[in-house]
Amino acid sequence: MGKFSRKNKQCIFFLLALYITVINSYSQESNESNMVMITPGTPFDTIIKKAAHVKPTPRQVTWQELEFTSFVHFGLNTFYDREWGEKNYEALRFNPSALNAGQWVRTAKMAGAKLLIIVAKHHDGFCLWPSKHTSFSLKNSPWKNGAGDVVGEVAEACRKQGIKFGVYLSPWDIHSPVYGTEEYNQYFKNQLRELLTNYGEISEVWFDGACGEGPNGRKQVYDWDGYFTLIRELAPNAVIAVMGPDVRWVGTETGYGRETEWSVVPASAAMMDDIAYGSQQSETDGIFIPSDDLYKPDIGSRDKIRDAKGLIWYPSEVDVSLRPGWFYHKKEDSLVKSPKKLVDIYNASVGLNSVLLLNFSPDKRGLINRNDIQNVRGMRKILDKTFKNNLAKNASLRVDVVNIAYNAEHITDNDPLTYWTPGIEKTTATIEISLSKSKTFNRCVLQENFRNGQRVESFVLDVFQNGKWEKLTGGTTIGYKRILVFDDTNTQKVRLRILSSRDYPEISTFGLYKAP
Ligand code: FUL
Repeated sequence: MGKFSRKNKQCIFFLLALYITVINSYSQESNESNMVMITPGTPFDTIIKKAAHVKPTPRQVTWQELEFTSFVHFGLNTFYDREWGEKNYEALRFNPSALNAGQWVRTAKMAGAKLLIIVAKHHDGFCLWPSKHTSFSLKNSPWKNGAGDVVGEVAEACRKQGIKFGVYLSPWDIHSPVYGTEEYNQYFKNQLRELLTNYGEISEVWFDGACGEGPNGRKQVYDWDGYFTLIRELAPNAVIAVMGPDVRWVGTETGYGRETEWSVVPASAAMMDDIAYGSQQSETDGIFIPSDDLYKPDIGSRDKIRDAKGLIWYPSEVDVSLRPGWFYHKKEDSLVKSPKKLVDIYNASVGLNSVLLLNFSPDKRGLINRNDIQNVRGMRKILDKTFKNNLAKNASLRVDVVNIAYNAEHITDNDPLTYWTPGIEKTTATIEISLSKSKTFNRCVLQENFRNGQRVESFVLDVFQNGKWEKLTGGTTIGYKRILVFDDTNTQKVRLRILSSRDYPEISTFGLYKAP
């Protein structure tokens, strides 16, 4: 940071006061809501500015900061060796010999997951808790003579081991005789009420868009409003994911997010019918490859929001299974994703402005297989080693516009609540990072102060080598987090250039790391 004369200081304080007033007025405007309406005829610049100030709700902030979450798919499919289900499934088949929910939670936690979502009811309709509203549950299985409760055991293990807990309840229900009628909505809400009242704090409710009824099948008109109202009443801190207003399915099950990932998208992205249309509609052996309709390369850039009627904060979640399928199949024991692949997925989900949702598939014993544990442990080791030491810590920083209230040091202070910004009206910025000596690194981590919105549209990372600046890499969006992956690079000086931003950028983190 440079030194200032008294006159300069007065001037800066005046600008600062002005700046804070403006920032506060934005904050008040969008603290109320994570959306903004666009009236017809709004000039394009105004639309872009509005987009820059759409902010996440507190529950979306909490969820985003989890970064890494987990799923457990276990149920009758595990015993029938299938992925979806059949009408003629029998509860009698459910009989794990050594179920240990503590092991599931331990494994997920060891992998790095901060939340675990149990599939309480998959499409087959079988309930992993003793629901009062159907006989098709583990009440009528031989496991623990019908007195067991998988949801309860998992909830308790999560609490004991200190991670958050969520539930997946499949809207599509192959088994329910009332599916396709209004009565089903009541049945579904009764089940939701059981799950949201008997198992402590629920942090995520996951509704799947999949439906395999086919053209001649039953068609359910879901009471989404009724479901959401009930969830807000009983679990006010829970995000509602996929078929819901808080969290958007990235649109693929490969584990790889978008290079350009905007958390602010046209409000139409949350239309339930469209999400369902893009979701899986028939059983597959491995992962579901969606139509391009849903997995578009970009859904929030300038062109995509130009004609939007409204803009919403609707962040992306990347769900992926450790194995080809979601449920356990012995034949897939050798096909568990490798540590290297999992690290790649981590970089391409958490590192691309998304939350990772990694699935575990306990086997017929009710245990996660050794191979799966080994591979996630391998992944964890690599990630821990990589992100242990920020090589840019204590670097000296030089910015093109000095802002004493939000100074550059904030980007390396390891505090996500502080940030550097060049100040109002500035949509480009440069920051030079000089390390104490030449260092070798191959990852760069960037974060925007996403609490105030997502703004950066284009950036470049340069390195100073052989007496001149050279472009190393770059990208479009940053958002909550961007992890840049490149080959080993040795230098003492790097430079981040923000080439375009929807309004003044607010950068909270800059890190350089060396992956083994
Ligand atoms: C899909 C489902 O059909 C899969 O079985 C799995 O539950 C996955 C998470 O969502 O749409």
